[in-house]
Amino acid sequence: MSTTLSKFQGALVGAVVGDCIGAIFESLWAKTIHPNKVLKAIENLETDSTEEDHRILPFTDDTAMARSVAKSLIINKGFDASDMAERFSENYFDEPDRGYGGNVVSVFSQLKESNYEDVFGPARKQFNGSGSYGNGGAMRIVPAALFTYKDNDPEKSKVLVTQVTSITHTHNQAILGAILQSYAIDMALNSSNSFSPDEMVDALITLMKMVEDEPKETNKSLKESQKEDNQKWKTYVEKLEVIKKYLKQEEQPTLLTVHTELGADISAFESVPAAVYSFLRSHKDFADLKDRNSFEKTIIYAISLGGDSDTVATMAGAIAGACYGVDSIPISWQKCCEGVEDAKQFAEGLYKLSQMS
Ligand code: 8NA
Ligand code: MG
Ligand code: MG
Ligand code: MG
Repeated sequence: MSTTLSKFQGALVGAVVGDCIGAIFESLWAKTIHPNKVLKAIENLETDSTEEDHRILPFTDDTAMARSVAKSLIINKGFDASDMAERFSENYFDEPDRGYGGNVVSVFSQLKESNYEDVFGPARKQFNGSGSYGNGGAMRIVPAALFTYKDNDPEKSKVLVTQVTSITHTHNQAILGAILQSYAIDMALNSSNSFSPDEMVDALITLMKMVEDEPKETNKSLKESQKEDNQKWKTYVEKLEVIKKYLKQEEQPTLLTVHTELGADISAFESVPAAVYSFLRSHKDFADLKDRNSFEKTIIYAISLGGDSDTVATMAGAIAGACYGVDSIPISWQKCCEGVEDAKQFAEGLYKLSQMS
């Protein structure tokens, strides 16, 4: 298999297993989860996978929406807003119990009512016109990152990510979070196993500085809204600076520190940086996880941060899978997560598109 195809499959399968395994812990809304507890659940899964009638962990909204993004991009060979909106909405009405966010479901209803003609209107109206700042845009963005990989152009990638996100999320915080997530995936696709976490965070800071400094058409700037909410960190760049500081430390911060400082909740601002850090952190030593590879460490660490664990783990898994390739994802995990085979097919479809001029 070509390295690029392995990385594409790694990204999509990594996202699926992060979602399915992370979802075991999502409902706890824990501040942090002891890594041994996460490890125990994973060991059970690994033992279970040897049984013929082993259990299958269902995917949640994160994967459901990523599947729609992948299918729509592949079938249309590009972005078709109405088609993608219809897939999001129809999927929700077919399977409403996948754990969707509390408010995004009203967007699906309005999209259906408008017969997918007013594609961006319903999202703009959310939360009295401020738009959702949830992580629902970032959690599903991996197929868009794969689609724009061949262009090697952050500007093009930003445009597609903004379009895909804006069907449901128009708050700058949600859009910028999805852009950061897609840039991280793109860098992982372009990196070898021996990448430098320090260099990667610097490169992300450079790219996000450019995007965050642009004047915004929609809503308020991130700085403004963060100021109003009295948030400690005002921009994604500031959070990336925190990550940079962590990576330079002799000893990495505690889970609680990371949960408190970077965040691990349903907002994009309080979850995408944690996913990026989980991936970068996987390069450092973990005293208790010596037998686990960097992909496995990323997932175990991301889930241990607690909070919105399926979504932090799906985003971290996408980045790690894009870096380390599909062979880094244990077969036993792949066997136990719903939608892995489909993810591989979507990766092939996106890979084929990337090979066309
Ligand atoms: P969303 O757009 O409905 O946003 C999620 C939540 O964030 C909303 O319900 C609000 O509480 C809050 N929120 C977002 N924007 C604003 C705003 N501008 N002002 C005030 N509050 C706001 O959903 P999403 O697609 O972003 O999904 C985010 C997360 O929710 C994902 O992790 C997803 O998995 C889901 N989730 C579902 C469950 C569940 O069990 N149903 C649990 C956790 C998370
Ligand atoms: Mg979910
Ligand atoms: Mg098109
Ligand atoms: Mg979630």
